[in-house]
Amino acid sequence: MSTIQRFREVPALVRALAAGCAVAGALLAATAQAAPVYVNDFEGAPDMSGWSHTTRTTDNNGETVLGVFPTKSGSVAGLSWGATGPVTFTLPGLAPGHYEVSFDLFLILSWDGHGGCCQPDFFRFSVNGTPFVDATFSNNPGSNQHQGYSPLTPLARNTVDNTPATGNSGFNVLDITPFAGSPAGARVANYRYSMLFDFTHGGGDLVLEFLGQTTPAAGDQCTVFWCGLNYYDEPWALDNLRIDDLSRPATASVPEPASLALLVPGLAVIAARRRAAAG
Ligand SMILES: [Ca+2]
Ligand SMILES: [Ca+2]
Ligand SMILES: [Ca+2]
Repeated sequence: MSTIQRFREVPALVRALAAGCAVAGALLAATAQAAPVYVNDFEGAPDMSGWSHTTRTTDNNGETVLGVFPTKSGSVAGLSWGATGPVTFTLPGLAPGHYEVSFDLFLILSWDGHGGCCQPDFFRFSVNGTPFVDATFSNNPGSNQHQGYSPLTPLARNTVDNTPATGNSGFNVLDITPFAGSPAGARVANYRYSMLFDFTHGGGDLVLEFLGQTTPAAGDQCTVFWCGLNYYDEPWALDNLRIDDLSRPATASVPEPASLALLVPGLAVIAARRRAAAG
């Protein structure tokens, strides 16, 4: 499938949104006029039709995410697991139009970006084969590591040296205890990234692909500390996937304002919006 894409960067709008000013309200109003075609926060008993993987995890606050997905295979103490590979979501027979996709990405534990130890650690996201995110991510601020990703360089791979965690929308938003009996307050470290992109779709199946690919340290598989709850090194998770049809106005059946509230974290970190024409 041939694709054409281009960037449309809106840094001024991003700053306004990050500051929570009135522009955010204006954009929210614009978004409210778009018709949602898919919303999944993975809570309760969600409809998982179209998903290649259905593993879900609930944190200490009752927040449920899709995942956690390991990025590499390993085994220790009789426990073994395989690298997850691509996680896909297929929305069949989607009409031609202009759409927006948003989701929260959680990168968990010791993602290493590039330039330092145990690298490169990549996350990739594509829409019908068109990459929207293809970059390294590092969870280690203060280290000698870099990350290719920023909201303005989502396709940098490992060619741009941003500081670790650039563009994140929250640290330890997921509240996960490492294992029963772990020290009080111990948490599985994680960064959230709230992604938002728009694209045009030529009609037919819409396929979203999410992929984490990381590099272990020499001899690294998993520590007993983390394997207690399968929190292998460098996994990832998703939440709040939403697809809106920007070519159609919302109808009275649109679930709001609760669903709009879910968008606020995503809107706060918009730095680049991309359009792609998928044939
Ligand atoms: Ca959720
Ligand atoms: Ca690591
Ligand atoms: Ca690594």
